[in-house]
Amino acid sequence: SCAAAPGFDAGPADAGPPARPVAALSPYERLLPAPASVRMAGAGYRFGAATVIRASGTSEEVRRVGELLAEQLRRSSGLRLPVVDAQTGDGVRLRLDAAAPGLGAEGYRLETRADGVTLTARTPAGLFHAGQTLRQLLPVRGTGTVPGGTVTDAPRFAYRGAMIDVARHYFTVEQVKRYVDQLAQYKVNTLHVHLTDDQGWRLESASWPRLAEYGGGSEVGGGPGGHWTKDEYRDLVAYAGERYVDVVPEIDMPGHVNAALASYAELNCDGKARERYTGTKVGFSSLCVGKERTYEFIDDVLGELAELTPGRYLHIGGDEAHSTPAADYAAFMDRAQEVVGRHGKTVVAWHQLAAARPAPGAVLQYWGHGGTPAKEKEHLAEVAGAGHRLILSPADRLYLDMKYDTTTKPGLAWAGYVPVKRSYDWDPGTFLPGVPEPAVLGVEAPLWTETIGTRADWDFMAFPRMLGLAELGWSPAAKRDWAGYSRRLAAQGPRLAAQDIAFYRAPDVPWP
Ligand code: TNX
Repeated sequence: SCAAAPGFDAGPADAGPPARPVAALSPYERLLPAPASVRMAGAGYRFGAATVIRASGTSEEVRRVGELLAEQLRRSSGLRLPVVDAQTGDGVRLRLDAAAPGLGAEGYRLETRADGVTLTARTPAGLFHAGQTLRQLLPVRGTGTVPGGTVTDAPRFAYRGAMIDVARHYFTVEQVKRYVDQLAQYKVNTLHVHLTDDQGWRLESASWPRLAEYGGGSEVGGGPGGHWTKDEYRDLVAYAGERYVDVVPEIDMPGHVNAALASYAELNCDGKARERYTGTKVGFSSLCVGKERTYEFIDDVLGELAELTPGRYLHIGGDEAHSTPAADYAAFMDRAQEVVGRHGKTVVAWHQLAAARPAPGAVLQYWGHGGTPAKEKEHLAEVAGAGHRLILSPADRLYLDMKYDTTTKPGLAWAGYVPVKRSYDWDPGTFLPGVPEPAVLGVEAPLWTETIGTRADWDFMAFPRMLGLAELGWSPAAKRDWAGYSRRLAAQGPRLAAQDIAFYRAPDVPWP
């Protein structure tokens, strides 16, 4: 087969006709996301009892990347895989090379020969991604030989994100960490956490303690809800950070705030606290735009959040503010954006911000769909023309809470059904008229949880569509191809199963 021919570029786009059985794909052809380039050549490296991970003694961080990779490989292979400092000798070698050409901030090179596998990157993040590629080149269980060859790889988009809504249904930090591990192995680098909504406020606040204590005690359907302490949140951020996943926290405003209005009477225009809410309607709550106390509130809350956030972004929502008049909305968003800037962060907001006055540098997250009015899309082209960058989360492509088809039990269908193919088969670089690829910061798949309250339903809705998001965000445009992708995805099935992910066995994918 061509995959075995030395020196032949066996990248996934060249993997042969769609009929080729998944079981016949070489490990390089199974890689997901598809790497920018693969050259198969020479003898491979056999992992065995003597294999060591060589992480440079010069960088603590590289050592940590090596330790984490060793831990992951130990779990699947059962090998000892000690992490050692020495750079010369057989085994897996992690090398930082600030001058390595063409790799950018997250790219890497992975070279396999008979004496070992060398991972090279300009940054520890690049080495981490290289390690995730190496995991996929080894068997799901047990040990094996990585075939000889070189992968040279770098992402298409800087922002490759997933969002989890912990407000409609409460989920523990432990469960979200599990998602971080699942995402990071496919090179997703951002976790957007929707922390607040009408149904619950999920993060402890020192200045407004009732938000979490009272406003956290509800969720859709009347369950007990819950909230994270600051320490738990810090722990999540650190855990994600070690896997090169940035956390983008969202406090949604000026709408989606019933939990806050229930916790503090003074936040309401009429001075009366609202009832807690456990339904699924949207667009009925608003902060009191004319009250100065409102701005002290967002300053306190966003200030505390900025302090907990090492990443550059704070997400301030701004969607579905149907109970806030347009002029009030614009005035409010002016002040909210100023607060974020003053706390040293960059604004992200849902694309409704385009109808107000996006602050310089603000990033807009598009969540429209086929039925979104052309006017609204034109606004986005204008905003992109003015220098704002967009994150694309089209609801009829990337909303993980949309049902796959009529038979899907959890989920919604307001943006239509989103089968696995539909979710992958579009090009973020040309998707919005008048929004050229450089204006696209990246892609994100949100998981809203009005109908999702269990780990099983979360797994089922997110997987396998999440892998499509990962490939859209990472792989070069020229490698985007459903026939090839569906086979790469099929080849990941046993990996997902081994990780106990209850994924949807979509009928349009040739699972082995
Ligand atoms: C729209 S997307 C919303 C959310 C819902 C979601 C359900 C967006 C910015 N707002 O409030 O949870 O649809 O699919």
